[in-house]
Amino acid sequence: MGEFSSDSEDFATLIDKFQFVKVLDSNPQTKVISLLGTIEGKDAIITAEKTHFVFDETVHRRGSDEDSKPIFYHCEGEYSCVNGIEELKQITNNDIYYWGLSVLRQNIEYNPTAKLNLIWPATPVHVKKYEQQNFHLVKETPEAYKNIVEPYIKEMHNKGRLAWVNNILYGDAEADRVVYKDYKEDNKKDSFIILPDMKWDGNNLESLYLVAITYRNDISSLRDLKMSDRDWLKNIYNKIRTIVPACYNYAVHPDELRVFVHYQPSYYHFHIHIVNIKHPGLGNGISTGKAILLDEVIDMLQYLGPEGYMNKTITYVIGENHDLWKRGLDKEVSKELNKEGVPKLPNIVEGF
Ligand code: G7M
Repeated sequence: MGEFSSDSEDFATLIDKFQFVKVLDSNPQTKVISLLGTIEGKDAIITAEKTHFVFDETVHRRGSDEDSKPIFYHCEGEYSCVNGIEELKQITNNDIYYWGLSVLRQNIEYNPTAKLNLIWPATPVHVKKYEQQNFHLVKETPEAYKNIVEPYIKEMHNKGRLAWVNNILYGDAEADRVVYKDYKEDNKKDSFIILPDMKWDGNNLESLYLVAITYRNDISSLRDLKMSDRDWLKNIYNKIRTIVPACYNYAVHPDELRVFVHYQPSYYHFHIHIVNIKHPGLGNGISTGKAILLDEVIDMLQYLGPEGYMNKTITYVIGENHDLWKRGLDKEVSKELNKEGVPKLPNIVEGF
């Protein structure tokens, strides 16, 4: 196995040692800020996300018959956005409109201020990923995959970027958070695990974000999915939609889960994102050009032929900081635009 990293220094101690260097990115819409710093001389990235408001959720059953669906009511708790007001200052008012600022009661268990993620030691790949950058739409042909992307994936496999995945699959990392584990030594192919994604605070169901990781390690990404994998994928998808609602007391239903894969993913070991449909996503994580619905993937596998996605041109969004951009995808963009007769510069188009 080889890729284990079980030594985990205390989170608070590490945060305490963080020496700020610069702001990598900040997004007022998602209320997320990413900071670059150092801890013990090595690069560290802290990502802070302001948490959403909490409301208590109570389940009421309609009638007593077996088929009656649960109804959920939100009710105000002591930490909700009105009951929890500790300080209030009006900015101004006009006619029937009033606005001001408030300080809400905070509590580390029930109403924390922010969720902090730390990556340490952060690699240059991490730093570039979190840094503000320009994005481009690229058409990755099967040839471009073979020439540019496949060698990159091989390099990534050798760089130990999957230690966290192996720690979950074969070690005890995050074991207390696992939502579902279906592991059979003699049937690794159908084995998989579901657990909270590190993006989720684990509290607010409206932003439920889980990740399903397969034990199969012959699928690095969407590209490796073949027609023969269709039933395997369908089976996992159905299990996800059966198990996840049951685990959360049907506060979320199967048709309220956005289940998708990323292309390009950050980690080349097949995994599936499971997100509450209410969650608008952070950054571009659930946007077209990055997220592909599992339903679409399963359907496409019927039509792509035996080699599946290996024969498909895949269009997606990539940042200029991604290594793949400079390793040749930048040239692919110009090549594809040229092939399709689309001018790259606006002043070339007559009549505008
Ligand atoms: O873009 P890609 O499909 O590779 O997304 C990987 C997902 O894995 C992201 O949603 C990350 O937030 C999530 N993730 C990354 N790491 C390093 C961890 C981890 O250590 N634990 C968990 N639970 N999720 C992670």
